[in-house]
Amino acid sequence: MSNRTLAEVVRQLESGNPPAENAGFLGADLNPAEARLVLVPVPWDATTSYRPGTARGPNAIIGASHQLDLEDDAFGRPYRHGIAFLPETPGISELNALARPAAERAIAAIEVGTDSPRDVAQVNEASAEVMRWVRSAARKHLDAGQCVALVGGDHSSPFGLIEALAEVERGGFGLLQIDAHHDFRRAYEGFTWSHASIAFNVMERLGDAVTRLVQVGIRDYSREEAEYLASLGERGRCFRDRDLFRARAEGASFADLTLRILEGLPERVHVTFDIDGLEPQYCPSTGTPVPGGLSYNEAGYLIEALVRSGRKIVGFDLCEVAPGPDGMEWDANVGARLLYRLCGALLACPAR
Ligand SMILES: [Mn+2]
Repeated sequence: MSNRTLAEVVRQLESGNPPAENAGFLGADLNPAEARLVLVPVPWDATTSYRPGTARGPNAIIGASHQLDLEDDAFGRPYRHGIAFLPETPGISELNALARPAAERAIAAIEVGTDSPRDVAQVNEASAEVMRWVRSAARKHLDAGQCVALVGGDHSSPFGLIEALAEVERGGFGLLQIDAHHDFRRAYEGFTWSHASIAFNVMERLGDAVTRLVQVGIRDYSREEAEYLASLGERGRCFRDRDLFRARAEGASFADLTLRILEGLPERVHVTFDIDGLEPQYCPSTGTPVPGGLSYNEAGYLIEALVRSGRKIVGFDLCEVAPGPDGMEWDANVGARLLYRLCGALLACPAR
């Protein structure tokens, strides 16, 4: 692990020299103890149902981040606050390597009309272990007075972080979810901790702390998920992609829609950003791409408006970024820029 101080890192980043190849996110390679914001990588995609690859997201994002110029036109110089990207924990990759084939066997069994309880149990146990690890890694840094964000992995990855925030944020907080999917599935394909169940698990298990859920960009869902949204009443609001498009087609401005989206959120907010909430042109390799979605600039505008509204971002996660099969780094390039923008947004909020 790096032991470079913040002053050394800032000097290097502002020297004009390109970062060394192994110099970590942004080339910053900062000692985590010196960081105001700690990024936790979760190379985990065991429950991805359509196509795997998001486990390689964190490393791909680090690689692509070296192309970024570090002046952020919305948030100035976020790196000066100290951003440390933790090294991957080998234990998660090892669990993923065991659980992924088990999940594939379980899904194959469902497809031929049988089931495979032993494989499902193995995936659920491995998932629970990942959730526990993420929770304890997050608590360690939150308890030290630092901010924590997470880089997935599939969209099951951030549960442990949101759970840790639920423990330390006494007054509760809201969840702003940007996603093509509700993620309200109950144990999708038998997996308790499925990527398609994150919002359901949060609202069912952490509902006292997570007082509001606001979803944006949703455009692919089941009847059960629509019913679950309705059952949340005031606790859950959804701005479906079609409704956002129609409102704009009929003359509403994106500024007005943004105000309506933010209206439903309390003062403190965790942002859970599934890259598939964006148009697939920005994330062609993600696990479950769906046509439609937010543009990169619309998402950026929404995040900036969240900060401008005076709300506090208590944490965030960015999930489902997957590098292309041909080694094309486009997905990771977008992911790295979005991650830096989210870091800037969190760091622009007053200290905790
Ligand atoms: Mn999702």
